[in-house]
Amino acid sequence: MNKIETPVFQLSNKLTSEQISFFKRYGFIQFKNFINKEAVSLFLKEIERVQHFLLENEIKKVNGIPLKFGRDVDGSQLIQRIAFTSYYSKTLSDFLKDDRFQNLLQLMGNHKGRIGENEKDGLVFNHYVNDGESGFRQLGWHTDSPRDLFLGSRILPMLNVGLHFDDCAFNNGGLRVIPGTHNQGLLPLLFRKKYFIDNTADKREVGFDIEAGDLTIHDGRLWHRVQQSSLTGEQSRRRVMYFPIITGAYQPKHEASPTPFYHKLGQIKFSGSIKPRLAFLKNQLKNNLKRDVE
Ligand SMILES: O=C(O)CCC(=O)C(=O)O
Ligand SMILES: [Fe+2]
Repeated sequence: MNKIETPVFQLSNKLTSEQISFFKRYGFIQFKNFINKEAVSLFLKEIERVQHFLLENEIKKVNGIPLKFGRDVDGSQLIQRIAFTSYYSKTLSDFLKDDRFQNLLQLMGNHKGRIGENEKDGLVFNHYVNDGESGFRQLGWHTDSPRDLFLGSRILPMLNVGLHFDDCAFNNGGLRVIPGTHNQGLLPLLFRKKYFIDNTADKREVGFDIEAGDLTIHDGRLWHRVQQSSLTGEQSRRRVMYFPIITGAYQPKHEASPTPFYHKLGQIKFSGSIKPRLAFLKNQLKNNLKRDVE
């Protein structure tokens, strides 16, 4: 396991050619200090307010996307994954309009990118704690792209932009990626590892020294995971907010949107037959392959 030795990038008005070629080659990039500590505290307060609102109103899903519930180190109720967070916060919604994000669209190459505030899972807030009754301590290997497959469309280029709210040194865990795996065919994209089940370190994986306020961007096709913290309690807290940059037809979600299959997968009890699920996946794959050939 390695800590990535990258030049310290800063995102300003324009991406440099060095930044663009680094991203193209490896499929990810880290920008230091994208927001300052005051903004980190402001956004965290805002998210706490949103969490309070969701709990008070017993909201379980936003636009069909289930919230993930757990308990904090002090035993209080915690929402460990919130989708479409910016629906409940003007501050966060305004933040997505930051001019600097427009520069990131260049990383989509020839595709016309846009910020997916109302699409996919919107602005997602992840809250990991390694303690007590926390239900979210790590995340197994996956790429973000095949969700398109489950939604019935082909895999299109996509970026995931992450804003980090806690310091997380490489040795404490956090995001791990396998550089270069965004440049792969459909088969390794789907079958390189067991989606979300496999948590084992890979000899090619790299990680980061993250400070609160840093920004990371990864290609949707890049294999990545979240390593559980080596610490427990308060020190293991890791909060990060993601939004997608996407292309293709505008597909906004709304209150009545159905829960996508990939979210249902996690909810189905394993006593049910796996056959219909496999048949569904096979069919989706067949359609996708057909479209890729056409
Ligand atoms: O928490 C992270 O840094 C990564 C989360 C992630 O990969 C995901 O939600 O798809
Ligand atoms: Fe992911």
